[in-house]
Amino acid sequence: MVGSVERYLLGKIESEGAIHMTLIDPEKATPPHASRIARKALSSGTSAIMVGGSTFASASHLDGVIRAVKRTVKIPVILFPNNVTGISRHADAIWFMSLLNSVDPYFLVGAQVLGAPIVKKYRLEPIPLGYIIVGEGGTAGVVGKAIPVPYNTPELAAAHALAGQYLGMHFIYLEAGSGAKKPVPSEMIRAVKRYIDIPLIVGGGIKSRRQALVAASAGADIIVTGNIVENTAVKSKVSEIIKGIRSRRA
Ligand code: 1GP
Repeated sequence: MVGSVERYLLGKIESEGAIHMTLIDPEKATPPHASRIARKALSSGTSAIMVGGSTFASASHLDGVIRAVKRTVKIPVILFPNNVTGISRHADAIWFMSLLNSVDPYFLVGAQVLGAPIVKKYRLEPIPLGYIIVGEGGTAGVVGKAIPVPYNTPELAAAHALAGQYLGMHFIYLEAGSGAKKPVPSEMIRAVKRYIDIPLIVGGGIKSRRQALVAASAGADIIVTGNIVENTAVKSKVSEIIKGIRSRRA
């Protein structure tokens, strides 16, 4: 079953080759700030807004941020939850994700069991996602009790991704951790891409045109950036990243 947001993403990837998504962390943005980020990111060419990744934002603040973004832009707003508390009725869709390299069953399937009825009640479109934390892993790695896949074992990342595909995930996300010093290396992206037939999302620590170009050339279908939109130069930073994606060598 493929919903309208997923169809939109697949269509964009098909027509543009690789696309960009902007991640807004509700913990770091007020509703007006989030709406400004979304407007500027959209005018620079971002394809969708993801909201989440925060450890401590309250449900009412999350609702406020999403409503502000929805009032401002017409592109899809997709939840990127780190727990059941990351679900809001105001979004369009949710990455229904399992952290494939967590050692805690809660992050593999426990939170999903608790969240599924809420997703249904709110009529959110669930998009099945295999989430893999690699490299230094950052906060997401600690919170999700992951054993991050080291950068020097790309074949291990590929095995995780293929398992995700065989389990029925529609997308795979290679996560270096927000603000990672080193984004996912091209060898790892290439190894994963060679193994899977579903779209590959890459994020964590991508801050420059060159890094976006490297990730997209290695096979990332979607590049996510979060940190770079938290300062004032949203428009120029997102434009720079998107220029990098569009100049990729496929
Ligand atoms: C984090 O992959 C995302 O979950 C984005 O990372 O904040 O470093 O851009 P950055």
